[in-house]
Amino acid sequence: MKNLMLLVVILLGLQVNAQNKTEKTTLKVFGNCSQCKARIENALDQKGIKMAEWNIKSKELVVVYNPTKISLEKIHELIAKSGHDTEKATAPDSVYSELPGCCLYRENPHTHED
Ligand SMILES: [Cu+2]
Repeated sequence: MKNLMLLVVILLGLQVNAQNKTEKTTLKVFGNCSQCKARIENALDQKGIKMAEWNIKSKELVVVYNPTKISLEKIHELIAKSGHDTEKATAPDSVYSELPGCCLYRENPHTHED
């Protein structure tokens, strides 16, 4: 009986562990500046995303997320919806055209910190 209880406790522990499992991935996201950085990172302020950090120079976004709560496809979609193209998703023209001039990375890819 004691052994059975122990087994149940272990199995429950494993299950909780599986649900809290996070994955780390790096994806390419196009943008120009620190405003873009804030926009991209804010777009990923969502349930299931533990961390999102975009690098202005490398255009690489590091995301730590829980795949049981949010899919990688959804992550690409959220970024595209905010106005930024990724390697897999394209921002709608209607959203892109509303970005500030300095952020228009398609016509004027120009990395700047301000
Ligand atoms: Cu920008």
